[in-house]
Amino acid sequence: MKLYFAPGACSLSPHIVLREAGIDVALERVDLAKGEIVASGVPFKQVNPKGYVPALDLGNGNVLTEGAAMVQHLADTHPDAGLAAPAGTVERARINEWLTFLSSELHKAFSPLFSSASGEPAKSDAIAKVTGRLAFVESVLADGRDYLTGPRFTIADAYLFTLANWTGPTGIGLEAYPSLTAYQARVASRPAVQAALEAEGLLQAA
Ligand SMILES: N[C@@H](CCC(=O)N[C@@H](CS)C(=O)NCC(=O)O)C(=O)O
Repeated sequence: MKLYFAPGACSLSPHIVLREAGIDVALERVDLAKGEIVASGVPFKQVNPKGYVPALDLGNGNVLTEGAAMVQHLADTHPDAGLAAPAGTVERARINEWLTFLSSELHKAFSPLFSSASGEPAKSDAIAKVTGRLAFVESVLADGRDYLTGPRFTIADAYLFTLANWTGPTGIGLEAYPSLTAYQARVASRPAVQAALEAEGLLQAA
């Protein structure tokens, strides 16, 4: 498989899942500003017409886009890795509930904070949304669970970890969220997560 990524972007989530599942993956870095694959200079829209990472070439003629779809496919095709409950169970519905919340409510709430086109009040609105949603996550983790849905790491954790890392570059910080701070350290200590961070050149910054 080949993962098209940008360092520290939302593509880190499927990158972590690939490594957690022990899947061999080739990494292809994308320059989002130029819209090009770094190594070849090929326009990235030739791979993903939507123009954004992640894109995952499954190596069988299919290229998947949309991180939430990708991580579910990886978990479902590698059940021994135990990264998601089986489809049709309430436990799986909870994981899907988290993936949807993370994608539509948290991930996209961060977006104006990374755009040079955003001025005020868009940035303060975005900060209010992000901090409100992080407060919700904090309230869930505060019951002492190790991971989002309980004692086991799942695909939803790869996504939350990726998004919560963005509190650094946006200046939001994690100080107000002690359970989420401990959670980030717990996820970061996983060998697969360390390997993904190292491969993306993020270990010093993480
Ligand atoms: N709906 C997509 C969103 C992906 C996305 O927001 N990717 C960002 C990086 S985190 C990106 O590549 N942005 C550049 C662009 O939109 O041109 C998904 O969840 O996979």
